Amino acid sequence: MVDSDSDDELEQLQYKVIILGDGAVGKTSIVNRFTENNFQTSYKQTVGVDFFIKRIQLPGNIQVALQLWDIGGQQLGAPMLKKYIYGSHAVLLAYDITNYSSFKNLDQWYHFVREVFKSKIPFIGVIANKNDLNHLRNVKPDTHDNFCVMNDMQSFQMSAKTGDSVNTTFKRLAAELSGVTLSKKDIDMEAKVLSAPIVDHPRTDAQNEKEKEEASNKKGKCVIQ
Ligand code: G3D
Ligand code: MG
Repeated sequence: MVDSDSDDELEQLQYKVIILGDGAVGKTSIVNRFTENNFQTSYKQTVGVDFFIKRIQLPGNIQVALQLWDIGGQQLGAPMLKKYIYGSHAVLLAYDITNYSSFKNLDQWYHFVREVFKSKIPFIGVIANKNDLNHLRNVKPDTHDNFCVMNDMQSFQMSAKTGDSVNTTFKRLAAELSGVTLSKKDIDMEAKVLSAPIVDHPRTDAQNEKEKEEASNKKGKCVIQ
């Protein structure tokens, strides 16, 4: 879809991007982080569908607007789902690296997307979210990579919580959709903006000790599948 902007002569491209995946993998958090650079700590299930537009400037004065669709509590097979995803230029299948079943279920999400789009499959990317919880990881990086290669999907990993790789992902996506090649410098520039400091409030030794103990308990229970 190409819009013309009367105020300037820049070409403006707009793409519909939809984020799918199990509940609580972080879809809403990803959209919030990208569109408002914000992370909400209390979990509110998305009701219906939310959409946001975010503009991205690409090299060569190319402006891209990504229209992001965050589909809330829509389970696979929900009647409205087909209507929402129809016409998407890109589908992002998101999972939580600490939750193996959210990764396993991507097979079904992918199957559903193929059913809707038939032979006209849009760009599909896989997002491994919550990479700040690497110590609780339940999906091996190799398993993730194999899935992406086997299904010919672009691979992304990020943390909506820290903001790690969120902007870079959407910039890469915008470039991919508009046929722009990004140099390493273009990507690094974005990564720099991203690395906003995370506020680490001073804490007592007792708190630190307790956290260490909890982390090592959790580690013991962590199952790599
Ligand atoms: P959804 O839209 O896919 O259903 P949400 O998921 O964005 O509502 O997020 C579900 C829970 O995961 C929330 O936690 C949210 O804070 C958390 N979350 C999302 N992204 C990340 C991330 O990158 N890292 C970490 N550590 N947590 C994340 P709560 O505790 O509110 O349920
Ligand atoms: Mg949500």
